[in-house]
Amino acid sequence: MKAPGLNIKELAQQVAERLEELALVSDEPGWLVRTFLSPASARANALVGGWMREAGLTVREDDFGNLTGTRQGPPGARKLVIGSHLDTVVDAGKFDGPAGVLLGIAAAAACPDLPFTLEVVGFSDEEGVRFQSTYLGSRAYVGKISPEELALRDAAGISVGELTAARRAAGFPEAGADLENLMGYLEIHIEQGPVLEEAGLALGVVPGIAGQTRILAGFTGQAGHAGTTPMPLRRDALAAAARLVLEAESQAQLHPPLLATVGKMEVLPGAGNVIPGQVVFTLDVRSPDNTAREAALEHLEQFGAAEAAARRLAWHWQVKQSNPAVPCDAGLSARLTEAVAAGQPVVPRIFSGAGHDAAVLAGVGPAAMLFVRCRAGLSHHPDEYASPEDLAAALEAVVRFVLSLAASPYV
Ligand code: HGY
Ligand code: MN
Ligand code: MN
Repeated sequence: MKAPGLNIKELAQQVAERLEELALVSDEPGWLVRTFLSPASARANALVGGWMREAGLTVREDDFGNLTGTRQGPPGARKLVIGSHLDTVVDAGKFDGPAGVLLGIAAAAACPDLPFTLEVVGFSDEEGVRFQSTYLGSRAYVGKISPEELALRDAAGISVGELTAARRAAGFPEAGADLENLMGYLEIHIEQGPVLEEAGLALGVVPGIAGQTRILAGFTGQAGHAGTTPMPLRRDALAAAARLVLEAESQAQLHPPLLATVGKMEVLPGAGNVIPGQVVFTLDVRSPDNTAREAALEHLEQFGAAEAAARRLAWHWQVKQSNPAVPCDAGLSARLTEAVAAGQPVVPRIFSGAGHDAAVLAGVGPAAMLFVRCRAGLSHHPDEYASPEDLAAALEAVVRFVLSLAASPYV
């Protein structure tokens, strides 16, 4: 079956323009940030929901803020879900997440007559900025939210459970997709790395997604006068944290492809002439190898405890979320590879160090991921960029993939 005479190039150009428009929807002036159930996320859902309607999709927003656009197939039909996330990191780029959602909408517009149900999803919380626990949106979508996740509280002390209960009271339907006839899930995402650009190629297919653990850690010592407290008598929380940061870095350097990052640190009381009495920081540890990741975490927890004992500090270590490495579905990925290869004979397989909602959907059905080249591999940065030509190449491959499933369903 050939796609109806819709101009892929024009649809991709429309995606590029819409990404620019969506990037203006932010919780803070001066940079792009949209967090879980924030006012900007509500405005983004309204804007993207309108584009879903223009593509002929029925739009729904649930109590977790997930936005779905659905074209129902015949009764009992299989379901293909194409999705990614609409939330962002702080000072984000325009493409991480939204590119996959808007390309999904464009694919729906390009394939109006399918023998199966097509659902495009904008997940509400892949980045985990507000509650430091990622995938809240997609985990609610697949019906796997835990009591611990509902109990998570943000900086203002509001819990996930309170927020979503208030939304249900306001009339938003409970999250939970009908996945009984799920044929598969496709996520289109910028690579967020340099491999495709190095290879001079637009698209790659993802065999798997790295495991990741996010820790909230800290040391508590004693604040004091910087000018009158002798060094041996100090209980300096920041000096201990500095040792931990460098130990995390050396663990990753010693055991590649392990990755370890301390991305956020709060130093209290935070005055230049006061010895830091308390430090709280995040630790993000990832690897395709679950054993290596767990061994590094065990080592770093013990290292922190020893550092705390040596400096007469208290040591805090809280696992905020932990997800094992996840393989993508080989069969569905092979179908996707065929679709890409029709336009790009060499199709790189690129393991994802970044987390994606596909890691959650892979737990309930076949999941495949398409990577799109991004300039200098840069992401989680305002200069993040994918060209309209590469967006068009992605859309063309996805339309071929969708039509191949229409011609012969994936079982
Ligand atoms: O951090 C990640 O891997 C993703 O961008 N949430
Ligand atoms: Mn991201
Ligand atoms: Mn992402």
